[in-house]
Amino acid sequence: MQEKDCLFCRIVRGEIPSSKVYEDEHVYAFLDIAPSFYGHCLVVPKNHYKNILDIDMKEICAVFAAVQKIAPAVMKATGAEGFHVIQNNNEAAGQTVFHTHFHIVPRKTGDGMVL
Ligand code: DGP
Repeated sequence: MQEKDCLFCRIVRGEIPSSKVYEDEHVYAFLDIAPSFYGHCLVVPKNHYKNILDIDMKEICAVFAAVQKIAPAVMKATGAEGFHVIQNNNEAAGQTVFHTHFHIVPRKTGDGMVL
């Protein structure tokens, strides 16, 4: 189930434009609007869940399966040699969009970035 006014629900529905990198029955992935590194993307369940504690088990498996497909493709496309998977829950931990999501942040040796 989706929410009418949720930003990521609206992106999934195509009401707000995004740069799609992957889509399947349960999952939508797109480039982050404020990338920490070139190729930074977000992987979200199509249904609305506030955080990782709310998400249906079948759907979190689908999200993780998508992360396993997307991360190597992002590394290949960007020339990265590694990547972070980051997932924030609740405002105190830095969550700003309350539709659960996983960040895939590609990294290169010596890129100097500190997350
Ligand atoms: P978090 O802080 O973990 O809740 O991450 C939210 C991310 O969502 C943040 O890295 C920026 C990204 N973001 C926010 N608004 C938009 C948007 O309208 N489009 C896209 N593509 N990303 C967005």
